[in-house]
Amino acid sequence: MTKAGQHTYSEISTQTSAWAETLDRARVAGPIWAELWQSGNYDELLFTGCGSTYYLSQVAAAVAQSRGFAARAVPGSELWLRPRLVLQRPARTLLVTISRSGETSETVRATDAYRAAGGKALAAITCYPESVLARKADVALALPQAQEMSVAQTRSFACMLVGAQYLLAVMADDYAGCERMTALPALGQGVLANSEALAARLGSDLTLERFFFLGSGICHGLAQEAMLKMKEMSLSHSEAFHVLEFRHGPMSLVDERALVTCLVDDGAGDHEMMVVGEMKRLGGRVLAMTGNGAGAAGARLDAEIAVGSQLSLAERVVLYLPPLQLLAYYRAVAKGLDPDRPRHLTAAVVLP
Ligand code: F1P
Repeated sequence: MTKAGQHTYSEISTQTSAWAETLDRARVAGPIWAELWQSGNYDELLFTGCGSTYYLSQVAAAVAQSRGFAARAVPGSELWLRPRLVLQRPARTLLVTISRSGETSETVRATDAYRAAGGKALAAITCYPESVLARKADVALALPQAQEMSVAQTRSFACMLVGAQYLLAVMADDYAGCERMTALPALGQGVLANSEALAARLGSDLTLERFFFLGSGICHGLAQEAMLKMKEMSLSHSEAFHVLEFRHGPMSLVDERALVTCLVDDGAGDHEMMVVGEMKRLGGRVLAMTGNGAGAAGARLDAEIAVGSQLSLAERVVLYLPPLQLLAYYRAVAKGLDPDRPRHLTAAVVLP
């Protein structure tokens, strides 16, 4: 009989070794992906997935946009059931599917709708090399080392994100960025070591009843993923917003029982830290996740996690993830739940 959360904790705390193997695999796959993009005369990247991997698609699309690609993210169900709404120029769109299992029906059926509409080639990022999606794809980044026992995605999500970040750098001919990203496993291990005590303290604080994750641009998809982890693992009220959007109504829910976590984008840091300060004045508990520190603006924070490093946000965004995964894990355990087996959920949604 395993201890509650044993797999989840192990997969979170040891994930950076799988990041390293991911980089090795992406280094091999990168030129193949770049060749497909360049030879196919595409003018847009379309990312798709479901649940966590839809949110990962959002991060990947924002990273792609930051690198000059036209890019979007849609849920698999939208592409499957509304291809005419989603696809304006199918033959000029390269579809990138992201799926831990490679078996999720909505994502698989989205590829059929894409092909039927005239889509030419299919790319896949998955943890299962023999999965339906991997077999359908023209190019695939398969990451078997990221497979996990727990239902809620942690190590798998981070590895698929590291892979997507690296592949996009190769496709953008940013070889200096590729080289800088080889530091991610060591940086990630440092973030885990430096943030676990704080994540455990906040996660175990049952006076907190509501969790708000704020993130914009490249960070928005990660705020969504943090929201989902908190729901899946700890059955808690959690919501995700673009940072400044939070003022436009949802902040009415802020009080001393709310933790507002802001994934700060250094490029808009002053405006985003202003929101954090306002939420503190409303009585909320505030946690800022920053690149190299909030500086004076952080004076009124309850907590801060600075992931550090000289990497750009497009290179380092995955570093924000481990503390958020630990936060959800510790809250689940504090509530006497087993994050390895989230209520109602299965590892993949396969439809009849
Ligand atoms: C997608 C997914 C997960 C979710 C749950 C059910 O799986 O929706 O995001 O957390 O595990 O499946 P996949 O397509 O990434 O395998």
